[in-house]
Amino acid sequence: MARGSRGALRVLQAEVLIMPANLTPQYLKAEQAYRRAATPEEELECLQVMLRELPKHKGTDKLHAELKQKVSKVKKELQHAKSTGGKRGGGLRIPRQGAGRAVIIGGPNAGKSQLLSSLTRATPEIAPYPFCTREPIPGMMPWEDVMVQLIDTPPITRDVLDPTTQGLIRGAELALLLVDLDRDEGIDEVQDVVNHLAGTRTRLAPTSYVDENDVGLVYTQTFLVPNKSDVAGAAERLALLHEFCPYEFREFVISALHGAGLETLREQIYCAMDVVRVYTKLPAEKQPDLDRPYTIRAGGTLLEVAEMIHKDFAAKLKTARVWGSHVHDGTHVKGDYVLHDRDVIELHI
Ligand SMILES: Nc1nc2c(ncn2[C@@H]2O[C@H](COP(=O)(O)OP(=O)(O)O)[C@@H](O)[C@H]2O)c(=O)[nH]1
Ligand SMILES: [Mg+2]
Repeated sequence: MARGSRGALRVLQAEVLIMPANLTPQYLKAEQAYRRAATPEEELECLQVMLRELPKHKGTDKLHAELKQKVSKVKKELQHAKSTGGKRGGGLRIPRQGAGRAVIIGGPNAGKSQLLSSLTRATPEIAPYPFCTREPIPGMMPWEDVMVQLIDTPPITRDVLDPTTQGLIRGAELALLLVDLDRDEGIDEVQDVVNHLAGTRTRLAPTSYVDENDVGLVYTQTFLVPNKSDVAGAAERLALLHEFCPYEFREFVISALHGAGLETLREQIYCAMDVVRVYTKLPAEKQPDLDRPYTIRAGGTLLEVAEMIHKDFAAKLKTARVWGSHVHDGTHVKGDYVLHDRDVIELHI
């Protein structure tokens, strides 16, 4: 199997399948989780739920077969990993880390690697020639007391889009679409990126969503990031960009090299992860552990955090107390309590 198609977020190849909206919420949830799976074990778990939940009729035959194939592939892979001492057979998998993932994409030389380098401690090669970056490179971007994972990728052009990059866009909370304001071609090149993806099952959009009537079609929230605002002619090219590409993406104009606009972008990247931070406190201690917050999707419950702390915690949870902006200090709550940013929780099992 080609290396590029084995990323963390392998794409379900339901390319020609159009399905009516009769997928169960469990199926859709498992499909989402499958795309974000960090390990083959997680993948297998998700695929098995999808198989179980897939309605069986003529229209789903193909997908059914595909899912079965994927299950047997992952199983083989797990077996192989066991026999070779844990090494996954070929291919690159970037584990998910931090509060969420934003993938940096764009045409050649737009400054993708420079942006990764400016926002994280990663040290990608930065060079004034195209296709310098050939593999995705992760880095962690700090924001207040949390981290967001950024991933630099090889360029996307009219002719080139590698499957790993596509898979990364699919499973990311956010895509940062860079525009090169240093060259007139920058405008054509960003259109090439958007158009190339529009011809696939992974598309860019102002907000993330999946098309429930068309299994496998995924839209990833995108920020338009015109870069190199420091160069001569940048303002004119930006005006042309707006004229010729009236995208609905939110826009952040930056100079990745000199830092203009970067702090606003950093904050908005974090906000786009749509998470809340939760701190834990041991019953015997006065102070919560403020060093390492857990992050959970906004709207998430106390039970979900309990699960993150330990698989058994959720089942064993008797009661919990919360300190935070929406409750009186130390309020007793149950597992279904919806958490708010900066809540401190104390779990009793
Ligand atoms: N003037 C200026 N040059 C930049 C900026 N960002 C990147 N560059 C330059 O653009 C070239 C390509 O950058 P790189 O990050 O390797 O682009 P990539 O191919 O998209 O990863 C390099 O020579 C960078 O120094 C910027 O904000 N301003
Ligand atoms: Mg690069």
